[in-house]
This record gives sequence, structure tokens and C-alpha cells, in this order.
Amino acid sequence: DPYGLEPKRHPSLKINSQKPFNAEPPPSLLADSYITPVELFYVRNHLPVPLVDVNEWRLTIEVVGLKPIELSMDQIKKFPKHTVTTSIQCAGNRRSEMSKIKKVKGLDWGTAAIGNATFSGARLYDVLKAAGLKDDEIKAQHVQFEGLDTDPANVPYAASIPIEKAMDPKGDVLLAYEMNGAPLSRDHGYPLRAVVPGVVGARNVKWLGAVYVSEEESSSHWQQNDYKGFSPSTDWDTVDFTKSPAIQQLPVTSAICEPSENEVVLVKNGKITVKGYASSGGGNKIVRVDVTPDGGQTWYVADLINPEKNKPPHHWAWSLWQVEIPVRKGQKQMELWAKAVDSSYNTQPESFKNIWNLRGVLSNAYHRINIKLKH
Ligand code: MTE
Ligand code: MO
Repeated sequence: DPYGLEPKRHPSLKINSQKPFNAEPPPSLLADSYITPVELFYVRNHLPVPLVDVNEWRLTIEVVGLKPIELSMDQIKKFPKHTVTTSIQCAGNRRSEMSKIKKVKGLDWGTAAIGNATFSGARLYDVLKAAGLKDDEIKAQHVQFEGLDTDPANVPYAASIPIEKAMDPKGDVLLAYEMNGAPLSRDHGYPLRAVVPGVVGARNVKWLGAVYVSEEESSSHWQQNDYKGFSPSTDWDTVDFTKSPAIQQLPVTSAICEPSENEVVLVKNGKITVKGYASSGGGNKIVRVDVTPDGGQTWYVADLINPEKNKPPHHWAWSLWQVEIPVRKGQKQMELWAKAVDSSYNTQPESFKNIWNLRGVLSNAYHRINIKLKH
């Protein structure tokens, strides 16, 4: 069984698939801390978790036109240690809401395939410079990351990012060996993973074995034939994956984490408290979250929790938010909607209908929940 060596997981995680392991925390726990604890951080594995002996392990780095080099963990740790707090979100986060409109193909994620953590490691920028990459090398267009996790045909997980992101001195792309101050856990990429702030989870390759600076994007299934958006009218008979670009930066999203769908909420002083998260891609910051209890007749502006100092377009962390919503005397139920606005004034679409796509990615419409009220 290739899944015989999987690590132990936290019992609070809600499992979407056991082999490969895919799980997300309860939303109420997610909204409890700005920094998501490692054991509650969603896990998205496509393949078995590799068992890596760090003493044997080496990272191969191959810059187009140059001889490949190999680095040990000790050598990677000799580069200046850089620390970044960033959210990481799966392209399929909130897919289950989109699939209610019409079925989509993919894991049935709720609202918690996202987390916010502090990662430390070497800057990819520093390592690639040391490997001989020149700023004006025109053949250097993409940076491919290859994992050590492999399918039965021995094909590894892999993905790539554009060179513009990799070589942006303020892009904060890391070869990370620590998460929240401790060595990476096995599920989150031990001993080394790519952390690409502002970019979809799929490019944050875990269990790194090799980095290739190349003229071409990664040729992997996950870069070419998955993680792309399409029109609502595109179906599995007509889809042509060469026609859409690979997802890199995710659009703005938000979710209500507390209360949860169908929860009975106790009204205090004529009000209830509503909490959640909001996040945007490409280094955009969340500037506002609006919540309505009456189908958009009245919007209440939430308080944002966001200690990050980095300014857009280099702002990487999510925002948590909280707002008090007034309740009418005797009101028995409420439908809450939330939407976020980012620093480019992008906001979320009102419904899933016109953003529906066959893979259920980019599922960022207003989050809506129904609750019951107890006075
Ligand atoms: N890297 C490898 N090697 N194998 C994988 O299956 N999954 C990707 C990415 N990196 C994956 C990977 C996807 S789709 C996501 S959303 C993130 O890892 C999830 O990171 P996490 O499990 O640390 O939350
Ligand atoms: Mo993902």
C-alpha cells in the first residue's frame, strides 16, 4: 500500500478523501486564530506522502543553459533566513457551494481549504542567483517545482510559476523549511516546500526535489490539464485545456465561519456576532468586508483583523473579520451574506450561476448561510 506511511492527523479535521489524504478544519476553529495552527491547516495531497530522510535528501536546481547544482539542507540554511506570513488557498476552496448549482468534478471542499501561516526559509531569488541565473536571461520564463511524491507510473507532482513572480525581489517566494516556527510537518511538505505568496495553493509545491528554470511552463497534468477556469457553457465534451491559462493569482473571496449553516444562535442585547475570513490573490489586501442580514437592503461593515505591514501588491496574509448584526424583536431566522473588497476594489460576484465551471474552481461568490435565532 503506497499509503502505508502516512502521518498521524488531528482528529478535528474533516476528511474529504482518505487516500490521498484531503481534509479541512471546522470553519469556527479557522476563524479563531489569525495564524492557523499547523495541525488544523487544511491538507491537499494528490498522492501518497513521501517519507524523506533529510540527510540523504538533496535539492536539484537546474537553470536553463547551465549545469545543474545540488544543495543539501545545510547549504539551503546558509542562505539568509527569510520569514513571510501568507495565506495559502486551494483553487477548489468553496467548491461545494458551486456544485449546488450544477455538479462539478472535484473534491467537495467547504469553506476551509485555506489557512494563514508563517513560513521561513531561503528566498528563491537568492538561491537562483547563486545557481547562476542572470536577470536578463531571456530563456528563463518559468520556474518549475517538482515534488518527491509520485503516482504509480512514477510521475511526480509538479507545477510552475512565471519568472516575473519568482525573481521579484519583493515577491517573497520561499524555499521554506519552517511553518509557524517549527520544521515543516510531513503533510505540509517536509523537508522543503515552495511558498509562493499571493499564488494559488497548487503552485506551492511540497516535498521539493527539484527546481527547473526553463523556457516552458511545467508540463505536468496539474499545470496543463487542471486548475484552469472556463465558461459556464464549457462541458467535458467541449473543454480544451490549451485554451485557458493556468490559475496563478486567485480572485477575492470571503466566508462566514461563525455561526455555521443552520446553527441556533442566541441573541444578546438585540444582536449577534458574525465572524469569518477574507483573502485575495496577487498581493492584494482586503480593505472591506460587508455583511447583510436582509438580502442586501442593509450592509454592515465588519472590523478587520490584519496586522500585516506589507502594502499591496505585496500583501500576502488573509484578514479575519467580525461584525455585530442587529436582530428584530421576535425574529426567528436570518439569511446572512458576506462579500469582501480588495485593494484593487475587486469584489465577489453575487451568485455562482455565471461563474460556474466544470472543475468547480475559483468559487468565490457571496457566501450565504441561514441561521435560526433564539431570544
Ligand atoms: N505539492 C505536492 N508535491 N503534491 C501535492 O499534492 N498539492 C498542492 C500544493 N502542493 C500538492 C503540492 C495543492 S493543490 C495545494 S492546495 C497545496 O499544496 C496544499 O498545501 P497544504 O496541504 O500544505 O495545505
Ligand atoms: Mo489545491
